[in-house]
Amino acid sequence: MNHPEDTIVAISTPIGEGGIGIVRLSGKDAIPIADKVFFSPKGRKLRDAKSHSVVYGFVIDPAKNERIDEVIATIMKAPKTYTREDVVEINCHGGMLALRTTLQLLLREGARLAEPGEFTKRAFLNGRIDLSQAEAVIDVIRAKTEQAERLALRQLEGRLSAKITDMRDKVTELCMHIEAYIDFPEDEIEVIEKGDLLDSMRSIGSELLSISKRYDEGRFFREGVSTAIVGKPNVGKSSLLNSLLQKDRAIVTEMPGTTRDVIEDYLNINGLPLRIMDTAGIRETHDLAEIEGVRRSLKAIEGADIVLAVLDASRPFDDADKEVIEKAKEKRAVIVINKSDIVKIRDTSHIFENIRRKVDINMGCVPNFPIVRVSALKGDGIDDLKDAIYSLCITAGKASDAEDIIITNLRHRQSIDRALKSLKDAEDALKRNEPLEVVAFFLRESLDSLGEIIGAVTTEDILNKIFSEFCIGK
Ligand SMILES: Nc1nc2c(ncn2[C@@H]2O[C@H](COP(=O)(O)OP(=O)(O)OP(=O)(O)O)[C@@H](O)[C@H]2O)c(=O)[nH]1
Ligand SMILES: [Mg+2]
Repeated sequence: MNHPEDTIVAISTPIGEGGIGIVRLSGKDAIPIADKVFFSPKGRKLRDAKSHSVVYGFVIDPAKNERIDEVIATIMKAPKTYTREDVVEINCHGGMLALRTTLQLLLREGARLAEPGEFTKRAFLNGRIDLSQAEAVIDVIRAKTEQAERLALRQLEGRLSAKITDMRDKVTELCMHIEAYIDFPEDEIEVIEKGDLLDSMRSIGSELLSISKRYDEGRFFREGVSTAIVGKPNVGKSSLLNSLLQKDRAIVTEMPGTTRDVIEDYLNINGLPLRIMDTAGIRETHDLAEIEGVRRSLKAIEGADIVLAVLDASRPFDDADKEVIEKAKEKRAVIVINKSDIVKIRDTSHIFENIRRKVDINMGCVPNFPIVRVSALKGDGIDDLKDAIYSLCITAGKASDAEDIIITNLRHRQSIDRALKSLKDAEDALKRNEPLEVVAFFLRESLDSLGEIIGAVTTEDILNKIFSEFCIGK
């Protein structure tokens, strides 16, 4: 619950001995409450001090007229303060006893102990920062690497907020456009305009998708990229694993169905760690061990960050290949055309043609699959494949710096993905000529999901969860 009337207080520096310790008060009575326990040898009162000034004096226990600590008090009057309320910070000497006693006195004089994150929550509720910025405050405090701190600071500056606001404006515009048609049904949407609307939805969608993907990039470097090599039997998946690792890790034979279980190893591409898995060939089979192998392959695809979908250049593109690519479509994927040593380049054109004709690649989330020709046997094209994998995972540094929005917070990622899903639903509904109300409904839903990121749309639950992660005093 929020009690904006309360004046809150907390020790804002870490527990333990230090050079100084700070007790912070915020709220409409912050200055009068502080005055009750503050004594200036020159007889100065905090309420008379100018905003953003410092006053020297002592904390005293007014009941006993006893000096507790020698301090300086910083007076900051609303609205130019952290919380946008009146704020007093009392710098005590760093001992815990003096700090605790000062806190006790202020509580006795009418302040309430602040909840974790309550100062920052007030900054949010009073409109000084938005929710993503409030979260950035936690990230700045917790950052353990320079890179993490830099990203958090950018978010605190409001770069993410600006981007999200921009995306919301675009969706709102679309929404208004469509709602205008709902209000004036005689002006039916013309085919041309429908095309424009779909284009706008796709362009907003692809921008959101690229923001969402960037979330993975930090995680990739931290935790590694889980990579599944998949394909029908005998296309050379195990040979490809061996070639990438430059060792005989997996058994290779000319018999289809050689690999029955998932084989894992580690590979490093320019500092990017890969956990790479060779899987059983995907096909229909009655062999029990192979059925289990195929089940594990499908599970590996599901859990993978990226997929290497392997095709055999020396064999016709068939339904099994199509199924593999359909599965890979939901992921970041590279199509690897293997056995290039036995088939000339121009003879692989049928594969490209088949992929184009039989698989609706542009429908998937990944608009363009990179396609690489390799020979796992001879090692040709393996470096190109590594480059393709790296580019697939890491897009940072390619966009201009201003566009460099990296999200590090899972909550933001989830909201963006929900917004993306609703946008896709709106797009599908429009394509299927469903009533415009349905399209508008999905667009509104998308708008709400984006709003959650900056706190334009939020619930008490979300707020409590976010701010409870803070320490008391922040
Ligand atoms: N010429 C040529 N042969 C290859 C190449 N890659 C693999 N092969 C051969 O293709 C056959 C199958 O290779 P594997 O690596 O076992 O294929 P796989 O996809 O792992 O097969 P399963 O585990 O049975 O699904 C073997 O005889 C390999 O020597 C290549 O680049 N060129
Ligand atoms: Mg194999």
